[in-house]
Formats: sequence, structure tokens, C-alpha cells
Amino acid sequence: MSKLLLLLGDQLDLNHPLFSSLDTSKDHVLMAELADEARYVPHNKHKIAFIFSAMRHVAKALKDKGFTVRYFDYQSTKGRWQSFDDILRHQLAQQPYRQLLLIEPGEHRVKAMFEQWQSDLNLEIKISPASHFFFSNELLKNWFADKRQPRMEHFYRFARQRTRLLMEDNKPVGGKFNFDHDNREPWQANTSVPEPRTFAPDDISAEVLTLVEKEFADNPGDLSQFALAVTAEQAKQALEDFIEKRLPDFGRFQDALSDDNALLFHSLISAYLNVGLLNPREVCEAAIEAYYHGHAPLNAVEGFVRQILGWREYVRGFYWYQGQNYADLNALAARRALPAWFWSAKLNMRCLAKAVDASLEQAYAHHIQRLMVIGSFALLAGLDVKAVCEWYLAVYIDAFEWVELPNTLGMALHADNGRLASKPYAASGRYINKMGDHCKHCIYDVNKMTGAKACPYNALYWQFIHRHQQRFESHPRMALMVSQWRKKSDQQQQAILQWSDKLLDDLEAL
Ligand code: FAD
Ligand code: DLZ
Repeated sequence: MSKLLLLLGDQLDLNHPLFSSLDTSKDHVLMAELADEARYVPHNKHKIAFIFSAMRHVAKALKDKGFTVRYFDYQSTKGRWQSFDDILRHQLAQQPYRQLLLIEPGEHRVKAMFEQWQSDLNLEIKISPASHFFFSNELLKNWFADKRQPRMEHFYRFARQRTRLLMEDNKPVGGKFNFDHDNREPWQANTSVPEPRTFAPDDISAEVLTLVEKEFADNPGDLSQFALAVTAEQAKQALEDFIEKRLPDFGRFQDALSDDNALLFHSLISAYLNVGLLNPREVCEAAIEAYYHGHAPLNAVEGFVRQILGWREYVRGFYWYQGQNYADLNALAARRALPAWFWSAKLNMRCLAKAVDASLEQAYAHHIQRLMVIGSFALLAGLDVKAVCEWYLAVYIDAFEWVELPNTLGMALHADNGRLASKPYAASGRYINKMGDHCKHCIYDVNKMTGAKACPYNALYWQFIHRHQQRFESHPRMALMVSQWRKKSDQQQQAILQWSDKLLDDLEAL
């Protein structure tokens, strides 16, 4: 009897060792485009199109290698098989299999489904680690298990030592692990940014784009701009283009904000990594090679490696370690409804409008837009944690729960009371003005605190400090802000609180 491998849409690494364990003459691979997966949040059209097209390309590549792939496209599953469970049971009813092969999924929801199958399918089930990460879930679990207060920086040192990346004679290259202090340059408006590599849709993608426009017409996303890599080969070209043209300046402008460029020197590879089209080791090694060839400085290369070997692995371990209840945390009792402009980008605050628009139309915003523009606003305004998390999961091309949830709930919203990030990323308009040039083009005045012209971040920032002063008065990194708030006169405090209340009462009007 044969084996059946169920391959999910974010498990598209053709180099996964499982493939070499399959007997192409009798084993099967099952892949399906399914309503439950495509609709658990209103995913951006780019994301659905990217995943369906990448899945179809992988299915084709497997067939070309001689594998038998049972591929169910959206038209064939629509109205018949909604979920992984439906399609699996359908396939198992077609013929007997000896073994079901699965790869560790990226969500508690799907893991629970796997566990259900282990208990109620009369079949041997083998679950293998995913191959598009450095570390197995087992290793990450063990690392977290013996830490009283896990922190990314500690994990990163462990990861550097374990992988030997950017290490020489057991010491970090350049004498220290972290060059972050060199990576905080504000934007310089006349800097020219190389255009990223784009990929014209081939016939497979063209068919998918038509399908997505028709079936997901109301979802966000402007597919006329679809130019993503959809195969491992294309993703590699996108990586090479980044290493050659943008990596050298990645570090210095890592935290910058620009009014006329939404991409800056970022790599734009997160989606390729997250579905397995790129392998994180190959990505880091390519960047490190650029350093040794004198093509990119150490601060850029180390900063880039830290994001992938450090943050990406850390949040994955963190997600699994925190368990399912993490998604219900709401430490700051944030429950305000999302303003409608989260789905339209129609608002006057320039930095927010630009970031929300890019997120909706192109399914992309860079880290500082996600954290310090949209995320910080949501934190200050006390927007509903679940609604914000759902928005992030829906709009971004790279959003899968294992990475989206810790970043949004933990890092941006501080709803886990500091389990992920030691302090809330709350900022006034001053930070946004310091890091970029949005404020120059904004109808609001970043130097004003109250009144119709004042930048809303300013009063909302102090209102946030006021609201949570008891919680943060002894916090090592927040106490200073609380004491600054308390030093303001009653009159100043009243004016700020009255104005911020007015803003909060009508967020739609921003
Ligand atoms: P670059 O800036 O070029 O960074 C290189 C790579 O580092 C990224 O491709 C990514 O793989 C990795 N990386 C960087 N920061 C992080 C991080 N904090 N966590 C995990 N990996 C990181 N990233 C996702 O992949 N999916 C998400 O759903 C997601 N949601 C986020 C939500 C919020 C509120 C915040 C603050 C961050 C989120 N991130 C998420 C992390 C980060 O913003 C994106 O990985 C990055 O913007 C993707 O663009 P890029 O490939 O150009 O990244
Ligand atoms: C995100 C996504 C979407 C939009 N569609 C599919 C799909 O139709 N079929 C599929 O196998 N996977 C899809 N995915 C990715 C899954 O949601 C992902 O595999 C789970 O969240 C587990 O990580």
C-alpha cells in the first residue's frame, strides 16, 4: 500500500527531505485550494493569488519529476470540499493508503486538526518538521522551556553560535553580536532606491489572477500590480537582486520612513521564506557572502541576518511555546472598534494613509510602517486586539499566524504585557517626523499637541501614558515617560486629555 503526503500552501519547499522518501511509482501528494483556508480572514487578493499560483507551480514541478499529485483547484473544491479535513477524507475514500505524511503546520488551528486525525483516522500518521526554518519546533521548545524571561537577544546569540553564521573562532564577526546602533538613520529624501525585481505573470498566474478577481472580488488588493515571484527559481532571483542592489543600504535605512517610496531597501522576501520558496540558511549565507566579498557592510549584513536567524526563528518558537490562549490576551483592555479607514485608507494622517494604502493595495508594508505607524496608532488608540490581529493576518502577503500573532499582539499592541517585547512601542508624532519625511506632506502639524491641526499621535501618546500610568510607573523603560506626564501642569494635562478624548470619539474623522 502507498503513502499519501498532504502538502499545505505554506509548505512549498521542493527540497523537503520527505520527497526523497516517496516512491513515485505508488505514493501520492495531495494539494488543494480550499474555501476554509482562503476565507478564514478576508485575505488580500495578492496573498491568495500568490499561494494558489505557487501551489500550482509546485504541483507542476512535482509532476515533471514523476510524482503523482492529486491537485484540487478552487473550481473543483468550491461547494464540495471546504477544508483540509474534507479533502483528506475524500482522498482516503478513493483508495487505501498505508501511511499519511504531514509537515508541521503554521497554526494551532491546523495542528488541532492533525491531532484529530491522529486520534480518529485508522491510519499510521507521521508528522515531519517543516524545512523552511533553521530550527525544529522541538529545539525551540527546549530553548524556551528553561528560560525564566526569554528574550530575542539571548536567543539570537544562541542561534549564531549554533549555526556558526557570522562567527569566526567562536567569536562574533566584528567583535559583537549586534550592530543595531548603526542601523537607525532617518530617511534622506534625495536618496535613490533601486526598483525591486518584478515578475510578469505567466499563464498559470494569469489564470489564478482571473480566478481570484472573480471569487474574491470584495477582498483588498489591486491585482493589476501583481508582480511576485511564484517559483523557487524566481524567488532566488528576487533575493539575488536584493543582495546586489539593496542590501548595502539595508542597515542604515532599516528604520526609515519615506513619503514617496514604500519599499526602501527592504528585501521583500518574507512571503517566499514563509511558504518555503526560499530557505533561510541560503538567504543568510548569500548575505554573509556579500559581506566577505566587500559588497555590503557588516552592519547591513548582521542586521539582515538578525531579522531572519533571530527574530523570525524566535517568534516562531515563541508562538508555539505560548500556546493557543495567547491569542486571547488583552492586557491593556483594548477594545475600541477599528475605524473604517483601515479597509479604505481614506484618512488625512499622511503616514498612516500611506502605510494602510500600501498594505491594502500591495499586501506589503515594511517593518517600521507595521510597527511604528499602524501598530503604534492601534496601541495608542486602544483598538480592539483581536480585530487588529485579524486585520494584519488578512492584509499582508507574508501573514501566517505563527509570525503575525506574536508581532501584532505582542510586539505592536503589548497585549501580552511584555512577554515578547520588554516595552510598548508607543510613539508620538516626533518619532515619525524624526525617521522620515511624511510630516512635511501632512495636513496635521507634528509640533502641535492639541487643536484641529495637531498631529493626532501627540495627544494620543500622552493619553496612553496617562491611561496606563499605574502599570508603567515602575517599568524600567517607561517610568521616565510617566514622570514626564506627571510633571505637566493640571491645565496642560486637561487640555491633552480633552483633545485626545475628542479624537478617540471620532477616529473616523482623522
Ligand atoms: P526585511 O525588512 O527585508 O527583513 C528581512 C526578513 O527578516 C523578512 O523577510 C522576515 O523574514 C524577517 N523578519 C524581519 N522582522 C521580523 C519579525 N519581527 N518577525 C519575523 N520575521 C522578521 N512578518 C511576517 O513574515 N509575517 C507577518 O505576518 C508579519 N506581521 C507583522 C506584524 C507586525 C505588527 C510587525 C511589527 C511585524 C510583522 N512582521 C511580519 C515582521 C516584519 O515586519 C516583516 O517580516 C517584514 O516587514 C517583511 O518585509 P521584508 O521581507 O522586506 O523584510
Ligand atoms: C493562506 C492559504 C490560503 C489563502 N489558501 C490555501 C489553500 O487553498 N490551500 C492550502 O493548502 N493552504 C492555503 N493557505 C495556507 C494555509 O492557510 C496554511 O497552510 C495554514 O495556515 C497552516 O499554516
